[in-house]
Amino acid sequence: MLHHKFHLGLVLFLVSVPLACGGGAPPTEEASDQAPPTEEASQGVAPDLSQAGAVSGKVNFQGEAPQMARIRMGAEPDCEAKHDGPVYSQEVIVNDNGTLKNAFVWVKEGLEQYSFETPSEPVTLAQDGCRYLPHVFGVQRGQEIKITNGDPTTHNIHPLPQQNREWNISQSSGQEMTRSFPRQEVMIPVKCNIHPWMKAYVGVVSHPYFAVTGEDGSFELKNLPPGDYTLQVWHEKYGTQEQQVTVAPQESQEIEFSFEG
Ligand SMILES: [Cu+2]
Repeated sequence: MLHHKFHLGLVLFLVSVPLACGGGAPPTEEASDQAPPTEEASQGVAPDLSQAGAVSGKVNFQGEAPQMARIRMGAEPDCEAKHDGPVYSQEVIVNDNGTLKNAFVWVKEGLEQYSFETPSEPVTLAQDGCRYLPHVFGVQRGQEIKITNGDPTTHNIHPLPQQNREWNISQSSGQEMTRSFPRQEVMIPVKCNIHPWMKAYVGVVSHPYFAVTGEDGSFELKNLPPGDYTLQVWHEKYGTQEQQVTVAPQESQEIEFSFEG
């Protein structure tokens, strides 16, 4: 059933491409010869959230913040002009309060007995100034990712998954496309085949309990059913860490992760 749905979606996507693009060239896709993965079976029950709690905390950084490499965009002057000054790699961003930005925190284990609705709202991945915005983000599996190109140049979006199907699509200025990943996978690197400095990371999760740290390094996983959980934090340079946490009914737990530079 789900298998059929996937194929129907693919056919509709292919049919709709020439209609959607107006005068511009349609996005071209180099499909890999891997078989498309089917959606993972969801046989769990909806969680009872009447006694839900939460886990919040922050991702600390210890040591000296590394100097980030400068990105030279001279080959794309229109992109360079979108930035006020020099552009640096976003690999490691240490916040003023000694925390890490762009860390992905999620519940890795403890929710297997549940199933969750796929959000109908898409998440946007923008290409702006020859950079991906956001640099790190999460979606639920099957949730749509709307990919936009606000640059006056062509990009080629190329996710490199292990559990999902690999693809790459060239997208000219002003075009939009929508994609999703059917299987849980933390994290999927995304690159641009045209601009080697462009990198993004997407975490595909089978439930809604994930967060990306921002300028204060904090995260909050709200409305979590009581239970025993393994929380994982992922960072593109410093790797992963895990912690166990037990959430009692209506309880809020605080935990901290710490990476060393
Ligand atoms: Cu690009």
